[in-house]
Amino acid sequence: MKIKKVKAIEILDSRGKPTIRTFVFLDNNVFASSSVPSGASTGSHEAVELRDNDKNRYHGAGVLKAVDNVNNIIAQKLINQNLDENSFEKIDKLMIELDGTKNKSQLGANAILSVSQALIKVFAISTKKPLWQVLNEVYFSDVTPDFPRLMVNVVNGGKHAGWNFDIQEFMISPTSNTSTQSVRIASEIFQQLGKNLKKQGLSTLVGDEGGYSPELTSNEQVFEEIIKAASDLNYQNEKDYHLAIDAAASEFYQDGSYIFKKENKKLNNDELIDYYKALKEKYHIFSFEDPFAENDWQGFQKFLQVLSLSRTEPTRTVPLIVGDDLYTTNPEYIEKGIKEKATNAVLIKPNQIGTIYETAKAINLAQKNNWKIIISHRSGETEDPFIADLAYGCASDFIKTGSMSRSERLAKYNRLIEIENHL
Ligand code: 2PG
Ligand code: MG
Repeated sequence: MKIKKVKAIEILDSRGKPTIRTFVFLDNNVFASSSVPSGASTGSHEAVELRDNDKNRYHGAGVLKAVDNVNNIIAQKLINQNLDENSFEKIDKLMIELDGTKNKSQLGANAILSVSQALIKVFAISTKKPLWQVLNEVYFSDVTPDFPRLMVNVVNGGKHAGWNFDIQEFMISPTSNTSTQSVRIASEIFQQLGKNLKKQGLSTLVGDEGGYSPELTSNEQVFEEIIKAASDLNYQNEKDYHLAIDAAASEFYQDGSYIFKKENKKLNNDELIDYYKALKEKYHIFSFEDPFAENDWQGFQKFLQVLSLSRTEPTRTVPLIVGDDLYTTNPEYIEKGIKEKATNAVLIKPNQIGTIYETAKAINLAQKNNWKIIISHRSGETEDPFIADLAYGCASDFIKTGSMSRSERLAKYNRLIEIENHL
């Protein structure tokens, strides 16, 4: 089969901001499209999301340059190329070369990734295989596809919800490995939390990732409410679900201190470690994502050391310390993190690096070093469920894709349910 046509268009993401969708057509008349998401709390080392900066369109956020780069520059190189299992790495490398910069600022990571994803999708349709299977065969043949556990962001804070809380994400992770069961537990707790908040006269409006963001007075109170909602339904912390956070600490780091505005606290590194430790002991937090700012490697290292030492019972494992902004899905930074023992887990977001080939490289590297993998959405999403197939195909340990509301989040959970039902 040969590539006949590549066509990108400007569409809107879940925040109503422009993003890119690319269609790839083959000479056998099969076609597929894929679109890319967009972050708000971005790491400074992320590959460049090319925007037009034309103030007359979409407040400068248009992506017509990226669309143009696909339609004119990338398409020219791809038309009439053969497409088989060996093409994906080759074409991704070709696009990296064509871009010629370290951070994909020439063509745009958004442009390149939309093509990278659409190519695998169209090949999957054409060969009548599910997307996860093609991803597994091409990039993850060392592992057997398997279902990720869910990390469900039921309360939104930070940049995703007008800074109602300093911590960006309060998540529950059902312990079940079955997606249908996990979705049910997470949804029931989410609904119960809504009922409980309403009863107290608190808002149940949702933030960017579909979690509530009520006027509670502290981070601790959020955990109390979540645990209460779960126990109202007889779900038990650590047995039926775990609690997790994404602090997104780069966002509240200022001149060497961590500022919790809501709680009127200014903490140094050691004080922040103590704060997290106290949360962990009281609420049994089992995963801390970006607990320190992206350049505070020492903070991460020290935290991991402290948590490893304070493991008391043999059954209680060391919590996950997850690098997101710290690594930006970049194998070079992940390598550094492994060497320096900065974390024991990594968040994987394809648009932080810009191709599926490099995303797979990051995943393989982390898996080889026994790190836990969390495949993740962005706060600005589309209805494309690509990451659900990626998570299953690479047998990632977790998937983080928002709350149990908003269709751009549920598209991924629903896709996992489809996969579970062999559809
Ligand atoms: C994060 C993500 C997704 P954003 O920080 O992990 O939840 O947020 O896409 O805004 O970077
Ligand atoms: Mg994060």
